[in-house]
Amino acid sequence: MEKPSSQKVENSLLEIDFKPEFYSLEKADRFYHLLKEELNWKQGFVRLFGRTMEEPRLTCYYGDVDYKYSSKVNPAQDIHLSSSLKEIVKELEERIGIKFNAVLGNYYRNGQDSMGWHSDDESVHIPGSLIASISFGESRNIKFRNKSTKKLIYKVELNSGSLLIMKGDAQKKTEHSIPKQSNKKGRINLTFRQFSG
Ligand SMILES: O=C(O)CCC(=O)C(=O)O
Repeated sequence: MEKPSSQKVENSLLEIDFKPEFYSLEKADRFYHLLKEELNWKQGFVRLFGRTMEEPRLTCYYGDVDYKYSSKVNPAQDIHLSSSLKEIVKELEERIGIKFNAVLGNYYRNGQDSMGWHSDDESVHIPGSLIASISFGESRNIKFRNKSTKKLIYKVELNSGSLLIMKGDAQKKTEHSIPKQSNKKGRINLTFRQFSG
């Protein structure tokens, strides 16, 4: 059966546009390899229950302003330093008609890498701005839950080349996570954001 060209979720908690074929598989695969080589991937650390632990993934940040989260500061770094990132942000801006000045990258080396429940609600985000998330490489599930009741409300498989746009009150009213999954190879996700500063 053919995949629908886009899926929309719009309710009192969550507003999402999902385009599974934003990039062809061939193009997404080419970008996966380039991004893995070109971006400045780093091992981050988190404090959990009084212990410092490695984050279960590698990350990188490029943007006009410093980005602070979980008591860490990611210094400003030009998005155009990487030619593939430059090409992706240019095409994304042209196709959806929105400008971005920051991108956070996550590299999940295998299915044991993950991201816990969180909202992208730091004050550096321009109020009401949307977040555009593009995935490359192995497919992984993203889950959304109600921030107050913790009830699961939506789950979708983020395939290579897909674009997920989170908007409206999504970050105020919901949390999302990338759970561990067995037998998975590498995946890169880029979330394009509009930061003030
Ligand atoms: O890997 C993903 O698809 C999600 C990334 C994410 O939640 C984030 O960067 O805040």
